[in-house]
Amino acid sequence: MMGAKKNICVLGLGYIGLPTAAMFATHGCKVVGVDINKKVVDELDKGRIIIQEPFLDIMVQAAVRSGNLVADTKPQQADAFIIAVPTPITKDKKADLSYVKSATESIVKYLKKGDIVILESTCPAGTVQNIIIPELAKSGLKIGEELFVGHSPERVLPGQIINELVNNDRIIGGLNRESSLKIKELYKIFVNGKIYTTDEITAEMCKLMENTFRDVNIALANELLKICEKSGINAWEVIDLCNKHPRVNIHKPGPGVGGHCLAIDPWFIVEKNCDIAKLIELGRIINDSMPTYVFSRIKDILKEIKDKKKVTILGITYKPNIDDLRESPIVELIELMEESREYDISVYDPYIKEYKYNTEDILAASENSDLVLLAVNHDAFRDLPLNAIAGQMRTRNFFDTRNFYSSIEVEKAGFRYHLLGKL
Ligand code: SAJ
Repeated sequence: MMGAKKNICVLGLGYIGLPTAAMFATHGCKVVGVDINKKVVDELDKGRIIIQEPFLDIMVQAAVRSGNLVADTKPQQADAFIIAVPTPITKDKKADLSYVKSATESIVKYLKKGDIVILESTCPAGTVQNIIIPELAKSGLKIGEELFVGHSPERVLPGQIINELVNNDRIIGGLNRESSLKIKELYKIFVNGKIYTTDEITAEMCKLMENTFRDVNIALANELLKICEKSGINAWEVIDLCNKHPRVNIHKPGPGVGGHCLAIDPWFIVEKNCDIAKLIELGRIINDSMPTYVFSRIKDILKEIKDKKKVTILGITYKPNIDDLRESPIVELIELMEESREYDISVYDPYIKEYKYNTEDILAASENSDLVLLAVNHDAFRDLPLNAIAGQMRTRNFFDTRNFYSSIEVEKAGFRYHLLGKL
């Protein structure tokens, strides 16, 4: 086992790096969290964080107070370096590995014999070999013998990061067996799930494929939704009944796929395999088509109204019960509506404080509105004051994109109920 006072340097204090740093620190390691954003570093030094995630604030506070977690804008000597920086996507759907490269460059001068370097960021298969190794080789250390290197992708679900970081099974892909075993020992400090070891390129492909599996399955559900609407069938009922089969698990259709993972990672496979990865690419295209599809339904629902129409959008985050707007399909839908210039838009989302159309409460948002669009199924929307909302509206349309409300309930309040997935 590793000694309890391992020194760890975590590069990138975002949704993955910060919880990982805090986790090691609360398990007795000495951790330096590094971020190029000075605001993140200054806040962390005071025990504060700038992202929202259940229990993360408490954990970070405890880690900082114990003295085991400190922040800096520059790396320091350590026994293990964990790279958890962003890997954005370029306009032409290619991985931008510049942060991975510069983070790796930044640690080279601190490396010493026996150190471990782990890439956690999601990257195209081959990144450890092609980007990380050439940089690390500049240290003069023998890779695999004096410096142990690998990829250990995170698998945590935003909203449940702390629990999943500890309890999910984990894959570790080392450059050689020695690297895998050293990295495994490190994560065993806090991981309760099983740890499987493999080589680094297999681990890279696993990470991409896990999110691709989900994305392609959601695309299938979204395609089914369009087919059902064309044929007057209720897609939600079809899915519900199909899923009674012991080997069928159709995912949920909806207004699109957002977040920094599913909407991006499949492109990292397509980028390197465009001649083969046809299904994966098509899945992305189908999911990306959903905001436009939802917009066409909105236009249809409101086609009788000739002057400017007002639409009240409930929820704009990329999924329920989080405050994250990254790649949100609802934000994209709003942009489409803005472009057409035919709509006044109001938004109510209890998770988002600053957004251009946001209103403080739902009644203000629905004043003189022609359509309530239930875009995100936040738990907080479970008991909407439907009667009071209906009383505020100019035209009483309710469009449920998540099959969240029963038509009977909504119609009782005087609305016309429209469901995405049934025409
Ligand atoms: N969505 C659907 N239908 C579904 C499920 C999800 O439309 O049936 C949509 C959501 O509304 C959302 C998007 O997909 O817009 C992504 O949400 P998600 O909950 O599926 O996943 P993320 O992006 O929050 O987290 C994923 C997770 N991956 C898998 O479940 C395979 C998580 O475990 C990963 O760690 C994370 O990506 C990541 O960081 O890669």
